[in-house]
Amino acid sequence: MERLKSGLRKTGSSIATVFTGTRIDDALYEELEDALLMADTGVKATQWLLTDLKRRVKEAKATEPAAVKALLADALAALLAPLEKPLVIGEHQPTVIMVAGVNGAGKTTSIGKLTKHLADHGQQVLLAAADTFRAAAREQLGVWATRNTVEIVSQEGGDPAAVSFDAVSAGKARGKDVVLVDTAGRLPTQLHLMEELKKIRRVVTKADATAPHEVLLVIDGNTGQNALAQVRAFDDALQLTGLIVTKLDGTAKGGVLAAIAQERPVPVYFIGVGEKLEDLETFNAREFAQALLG
Ligand SMILES: Nc1nc2c(ncn2[C@@H]2O[C@H](COP(=O)(O)OP(=O)(O)OP(=O)(O)O)[C@@H](O)[C@H]2O)c(=O)[nH]1
Ligand SMILES: [Mg+2]
Repeated sequence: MERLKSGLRKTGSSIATVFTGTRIDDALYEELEDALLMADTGVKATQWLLTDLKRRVKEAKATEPAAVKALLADALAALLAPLEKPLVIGEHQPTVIMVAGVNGAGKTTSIGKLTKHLADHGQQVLLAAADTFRAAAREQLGVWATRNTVEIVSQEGGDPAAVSFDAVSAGKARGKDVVLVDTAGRLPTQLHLMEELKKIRRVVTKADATAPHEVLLVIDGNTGQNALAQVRAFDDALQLTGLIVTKLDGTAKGGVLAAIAQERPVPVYFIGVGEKLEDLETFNAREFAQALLG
């Protein structure tokens, strides 16, 4: 919570200054509109929030800007609420989780952190190095496997779909609770690479007819409005079940989650707030709203 707060501090202070005046007038709402747009909230979600806020202000008969700020926190928390949903493990053995995203979003790091989170909850995890694109990528996942003392299925120069198939089969045979599949970074515009992801998904289903049980998109919190485009494109290609939003400890503005909630509400299972094993938090709409407003 502290790391999230300090990460979003800049956004928080620029939104907070909107409410330092003494009157609730058009100027206040205009400043707020600017501040929300600057925070990556996007036009649609910003308009939605302003309309909802004005209704709340009227209903509460608020007279002080400070009261408007509190009502904005309520409006934002309500908008973000549908994104708050826990990742459920245990309905399948193993639960197969495929992880995708653009280059450098934080997929491999998030898998490392998620492995610890799951192990802390008593789950046996198996990692699948389906980022076969670079040798370094396999090694990087191997480091996280060692740190967490979990097994990894990896194959030099292998086909990503074949590695995924092997990992799911191994997960079943070895009685694992969770199989986490790491994939290579790619842009949604690289159509052949998006096809490769779809193939991984299909082949995983061949190894286990009910899998994948979760398809997660990792997005870098610093990506701004492009994050929404990524959610749309990967969701269209893969039918996402959840998101992990990383790097919220840095210079991310955070408002893009409001845009995602408004336009493509895929649940945010976790947020990344640092590079270490323990820097993964579950998403709480109310806390996030409060951190965003400073
Ligand atoms: N500050 C911070 N850095 C992060 C976070 N998550 C990931 N990173 C850093 O982001 C960089 C990229 O992370 P990776 O996990 O390698 O990203 P990736 O999506 O697997 O990258 P590719 O496999 O190359 O597409 C690394 O330097 C990570 O340490 C986070 O929550 N906070
Ligand atoms: Mg990676």
